[in-house]
Amino acid sequence: MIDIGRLYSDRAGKMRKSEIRELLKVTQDPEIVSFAGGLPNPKSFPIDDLQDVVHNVLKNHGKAALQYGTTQGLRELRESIAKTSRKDGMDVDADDVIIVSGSQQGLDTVGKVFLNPGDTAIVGLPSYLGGINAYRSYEANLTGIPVDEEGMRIDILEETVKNLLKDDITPKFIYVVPTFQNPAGVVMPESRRKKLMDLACEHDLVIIEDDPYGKLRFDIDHIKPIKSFDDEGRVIYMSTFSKILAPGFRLAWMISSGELKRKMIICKQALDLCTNTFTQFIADDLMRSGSLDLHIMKIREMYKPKRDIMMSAMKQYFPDGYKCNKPKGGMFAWVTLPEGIDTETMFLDAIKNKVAYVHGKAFHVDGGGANSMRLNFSYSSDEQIEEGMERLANVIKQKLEANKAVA
Ligand code: PMP
Ligand code: G9A
Repeated sequence: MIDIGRLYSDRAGKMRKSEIRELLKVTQDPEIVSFAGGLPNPKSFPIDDLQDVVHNVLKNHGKAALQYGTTQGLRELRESIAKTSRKDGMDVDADDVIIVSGSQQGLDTVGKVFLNPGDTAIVGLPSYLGGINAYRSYEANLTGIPVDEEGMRIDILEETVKNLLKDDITPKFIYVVPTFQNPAGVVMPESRRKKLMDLACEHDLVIIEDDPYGKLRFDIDHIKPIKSFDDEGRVIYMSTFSKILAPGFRLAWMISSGELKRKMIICKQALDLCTNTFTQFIADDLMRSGSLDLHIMKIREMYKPKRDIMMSAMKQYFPDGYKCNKPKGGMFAWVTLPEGIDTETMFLDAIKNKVAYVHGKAFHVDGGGANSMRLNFSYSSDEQIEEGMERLANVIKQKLEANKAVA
């Protein structure tokens, strides 16, 4: 039998499977209420509208839509994205946009372009698992900076950056999800965004701003992206159609400029040559007709009550001693349970009780977060959320009782 492992690169040896992706298999059981994966609600998919759009794209652009496209992406779609980005406060031209096959590809591209084995990159504690795994696959050392109710703590970041530089370590980039963070659900206010930008300028650093959830806001005004304060081209901004349209499209975009943009395009050429041309035409049609904006409003209207049901069920069923701030948008609530509860081991009990979540440690590069968990509120039906929260509360209560008995 072939011993394939001995032939692997060091890089492949260090790749880890995504806990979220693994959970997707477990949660295929229709009896399980899943608060685990960051999945949009399938009822939000605009299937009827898409029938017409798909028909029109095939009729009007069939030959181009089924052909290879340029690596950077469809010019018209890049124009549409640049236009909405300008509305959001960023000074963006179609030339600055690269269409990618999901922002996960963007994260991987960032890793490929910036990271040598042993390099240091900075992420939040907690931070998006897909980002952590992408950077780890390039054998990076990830330094975690605590995240509070206002996102990454800039005071601790500053101290950490200074200490790294003192030790001759240049952090290659700072990875942030500033709006409705995955997993913590928090929003970084404008003042902190500006401080982060100032810090990056002062120490000549790059910021990766990952923003899949910015448009899914329920009770907060639009906050300008960090990229909008970037005069020096040191922020790579990315967003995706996954949460505002359909993740099956595998369509997202990155915004950067100059030499860096060119490097990322070359990098993408080796990954997949070009992004799905067909879905690019569809997305462009939806953006130009204004349907996408209307659709985003519908998603907000669908998710806000789900957030509310989850929060009030938490209040009603959860035992005292937990902490959870009401997220003002996005798809996730972050719960901290009393010390002594390990949400990773509790997960097996949760599955037995037909409810799933993602345990907090999965999002911590420092091994922390044992008593925390991420709950997704977008995917389940309103009734399932109510039912699932009651099940989860019982699991937590049993765990607390069991811990008491041991103490
Ligand atoms: N970044 C963050 C913060 C995410 O939450 C996700 C999806 N959960 C992604 C990137 C990847 O999204 P995409 O479907 O565009 O690859
Ligand atoms: O299905 C995925 O892997 C994307 C979702 C990410 C998440 O749950 O944060």
